[in-house]
Amino acid sequence: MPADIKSFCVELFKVNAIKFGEFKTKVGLMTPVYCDLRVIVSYPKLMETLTGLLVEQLTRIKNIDILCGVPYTALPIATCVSMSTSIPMVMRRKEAKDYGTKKLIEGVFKLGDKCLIVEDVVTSGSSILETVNDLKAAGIACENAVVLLNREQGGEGILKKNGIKMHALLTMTELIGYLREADCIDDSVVVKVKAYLKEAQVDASVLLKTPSEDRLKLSFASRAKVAKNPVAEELFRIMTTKQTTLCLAADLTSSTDILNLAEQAGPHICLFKTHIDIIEDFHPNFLKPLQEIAERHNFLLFEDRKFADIGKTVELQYRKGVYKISSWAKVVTAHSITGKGVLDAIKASGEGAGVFLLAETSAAGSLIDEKYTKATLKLAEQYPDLITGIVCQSPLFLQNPGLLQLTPGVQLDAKSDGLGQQYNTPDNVVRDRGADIAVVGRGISKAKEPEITAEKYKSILWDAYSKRLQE
Ligand code: 6AU
Repeated sequence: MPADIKSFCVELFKVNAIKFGEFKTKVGLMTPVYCDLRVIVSYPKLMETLTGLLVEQLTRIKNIDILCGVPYTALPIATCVSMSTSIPMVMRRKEAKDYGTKKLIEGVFKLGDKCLIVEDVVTSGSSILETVNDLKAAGIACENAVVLLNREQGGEGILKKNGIKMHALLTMTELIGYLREADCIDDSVVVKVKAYLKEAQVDASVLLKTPSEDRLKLSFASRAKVAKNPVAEELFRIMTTKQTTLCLAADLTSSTDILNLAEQAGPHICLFKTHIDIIEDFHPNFLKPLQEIAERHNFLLFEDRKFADIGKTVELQYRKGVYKISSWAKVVTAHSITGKGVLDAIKASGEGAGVFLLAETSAAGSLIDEKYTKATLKLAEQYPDLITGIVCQSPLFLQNPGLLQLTPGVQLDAKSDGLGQQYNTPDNVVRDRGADIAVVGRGISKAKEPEITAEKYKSILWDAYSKRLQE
């Protein structure tokens, strides 16, 4: 058996399923070793070896009625194990539960069936726990998980605390030992990886909570740790540091007025939202002082372009023309009406960019219906590293704490504007409608004293968020 696993490790290295260098993890930290078993589907012989190794491991576990692979990498692996052992399999859907009414567990099972979880790599154990949560909710018992690689970063302990025994074929220490023996890596890599493993132990308190907890009850600081889009992560941090959830809509037509407003409201906002094409005296030089103010006051620039064309046109609108939006806006808005092309275009052009996808609007008489809203959320799910959040008027998603809900149509003094805009109060949008960030435009820009008014909105919004956490 050890000979088998050694040559299997070398093969994994050869097909780049194990890589050494400098890589960014899901949560934005750097790691010297990266394991991506997704490629294994392209190597049937390797899949066969892995199946054999897992099946051998599995013979030591008693009372297995069904198998379930953790989506997505382990799905084909579980399928092979199921075929080879004749143990039936179920499948867990990865889509967030509140996005639709579909069944979460596909396949045939009985209440109380004992399910063995199949996974490729365990770091924190959180992916296994998400799957276990859904299986348990369907009445399936889970006590064991068979995995290929234990990265030794705390996952085994976290799983144990949650009643799951992990049976790993390999530890990271064994893996690098085998690869060193086979001369795939040198001593310096071994030292680096070992030092990393010591340092990069997972913060269990955050990970244990997030899979099952509703975002409305989690602090922005803890949500920063699970955000998949870098702009969302940065925003959560700014919101926490500055204690503000206020996005200012600077819908003014003069560059000087916009710069003055940014300077005055800067200390109180996390986002400064522009409609760059309404500026009458626009010159690219205007962007430099705006960026300087944003940096000084620690807020992000947000162009509300509402991209909606075919991908190629969006690419040009995003990168080219007078405005060169991708060069200065950290985050933009997009409609979902034309589907994936818009998001593919932005993703390809803007490194580390963010998108707020519009799923509902504050406009009276909008043609958006429930079906469109649901389809928008589904589209967002397909771009976790690009989507910063959802523009909407109600708490459409609860179980994805890394995403932000951005809600416009907020004012203290007006109910509407005579042109279809509908307003709610800051407290109402945060506590009843699920807003994480509230967009306020004319409520501040038309006020006699925009700076004092911005501070007032900021503090009402923050109070509402603090109350929401405690309710
Ligand atoms: O507070 P207001 O009404 O002065 O400004 C609201 C801002 C405007 C709108 O273009 C924008 O929010 N907006 C959006 C966004 C942000 O995409 C969507 C929506 O449904 N309603 C809405 O007003 O700049």
